[in-house]
Amino acid sequence: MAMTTSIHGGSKLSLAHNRRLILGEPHVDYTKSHTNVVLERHDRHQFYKQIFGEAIEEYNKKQVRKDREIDVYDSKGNISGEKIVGWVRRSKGKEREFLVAFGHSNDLYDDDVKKKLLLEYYENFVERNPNLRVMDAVIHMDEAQPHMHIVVVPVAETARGVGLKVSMDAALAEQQGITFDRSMKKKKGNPFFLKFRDQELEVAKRVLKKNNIPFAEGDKRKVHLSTSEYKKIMSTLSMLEAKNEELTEVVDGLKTEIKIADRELNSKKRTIEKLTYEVSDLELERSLFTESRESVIQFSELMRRMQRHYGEIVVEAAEDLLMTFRRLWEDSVSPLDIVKTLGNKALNWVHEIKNSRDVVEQDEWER
Ligand SMILES: [Mn+2]
Repeated sequence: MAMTTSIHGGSKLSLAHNRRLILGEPHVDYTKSHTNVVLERHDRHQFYKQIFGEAIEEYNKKQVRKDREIDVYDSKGNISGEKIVGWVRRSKGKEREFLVAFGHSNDLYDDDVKKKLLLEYYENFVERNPNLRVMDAVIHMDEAQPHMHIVVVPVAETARGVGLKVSMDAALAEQQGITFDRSMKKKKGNPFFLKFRDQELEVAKRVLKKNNIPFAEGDKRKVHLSTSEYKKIMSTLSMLEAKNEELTEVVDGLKTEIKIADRELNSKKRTIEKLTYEVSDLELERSLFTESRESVIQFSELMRRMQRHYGEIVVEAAEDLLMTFRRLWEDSVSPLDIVKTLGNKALNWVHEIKNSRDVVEQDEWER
């Protein structure tokens, strides 16, 4: 009896499902879980560290400006020293999963035969897909039909940043020896993925042939997707991936802008502080001027009142002091110098007034 083969991209990647960390899934027979075959299992952070750690460290070492370093800490800045966190956060959505199965749930083949086929299929997966780093691979024997989950981090070289990036299209293009060009994706389906899928399907067919099982086209009902459905999904997927890459770039750009704006804001704050000090200095000076001006006015008033007793010389003195004050005030002489000058002048006038009084008294005396 011929056997169908299916290889397709998983729609919702769940390491928790693959690793049986979720208990109580209705389609899982947990009494059989011990027969599952774990082929690869890596801690996500450790795995990313293995792939990108060195490149990131090297990149950061080369950065003269601290703000050019790649932010690899999480939003709260914790997870002490785990520099890879930010990288994981940015790349998690670009991880890919493949589901592989031989046959279907109600064919006559034994589950152990299917397990053997899956193992043989996986044997050289890593060698033939050097850009797809397998983070998790497991054969589930405890669901309706044996199948394999392969979770990969697709890695490609890039001229920018640390020199490595997570991108399925770029990774596939690189391992297929094609120069990556985003416009190629718009044509039909996703040429990189279609080529990869053909390559893997050929491997599956070879495995069947080796085991003397004839290959049959899928029935398109369950795990197989029709070509048009498949193309629709793949073009949506590549569109979303392009959008995601685009948004990541925009977000990174905005982060840089915020940093620059923040620095500008700080320098403006410092300028405002400096100006505030200058204003308060000027206000103090102004109040000193006002006070000395008031004193002079009061003094001149006093002089006017004294005129009745001491004659014209007092008016002269008062006017002189007022004029002196006005001149100094208009020349922006400092309050201290104004007070000094006016004080000396006032003292001179007091002497003169006293002398004139003596003269008047003397005159009176002589008369
Ligand atoms: Mn499963």
